[in-house]
Amino acid sequence: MVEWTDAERSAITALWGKISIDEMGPQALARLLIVFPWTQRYFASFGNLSSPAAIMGNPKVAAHGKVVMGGLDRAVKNLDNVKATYAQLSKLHSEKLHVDPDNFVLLADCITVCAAMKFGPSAFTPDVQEAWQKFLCVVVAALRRQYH
Ligand code: HNI
Repeated sequence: MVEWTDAERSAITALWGKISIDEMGPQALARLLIVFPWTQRYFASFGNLSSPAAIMGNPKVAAHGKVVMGGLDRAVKNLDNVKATYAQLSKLHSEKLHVDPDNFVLLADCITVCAAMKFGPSAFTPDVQEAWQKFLCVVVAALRRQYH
């Protein structure tokens, strides 16, 4: 089980408190689809993904970005129990959506890039980044857990 220091817990919750799901969710998912275009295959029903501009202006991408980012709220609120918290979500991605779990890391990195851009070096310090990336590693591990 993962151990968190008090400093990590407060860095994660403080950063999460400053993140707007509605702003960063769409940005992070759009970035994933642009930078790693093979991830578009899971979103065939989302309509026009033919260019970066189309992806960034696509309302379905924006809406789903908010859903995915909103999913992180449950992890932040259950830091000591992320695996159990995400058991159903992991099953859904594995058994129903058939998402290649390597893509979780890519999205996690896109979220980190968006946070770094938004908050800049004075707020997104190396210490905050360390705690945040550890958090996202735990999220990714929990999402991978039900794969077999
Ligand atoms: Ni993901 C649905 C959370 C990564 C493809 N995803 C969800 C839902 C949540 C969610 C919450 C809604 C579930 C429900 O309806 O019950 N996804 C997360 C989280 C991460 C993640 C927290 C990682 C940080 N998902 C990914 C990645 C992909 C992905 C990397 C593909 C590249 N997710 C999907 C797809 C759906 C989905 C596809 C269903 C979309 C739909 O509504 O049709």
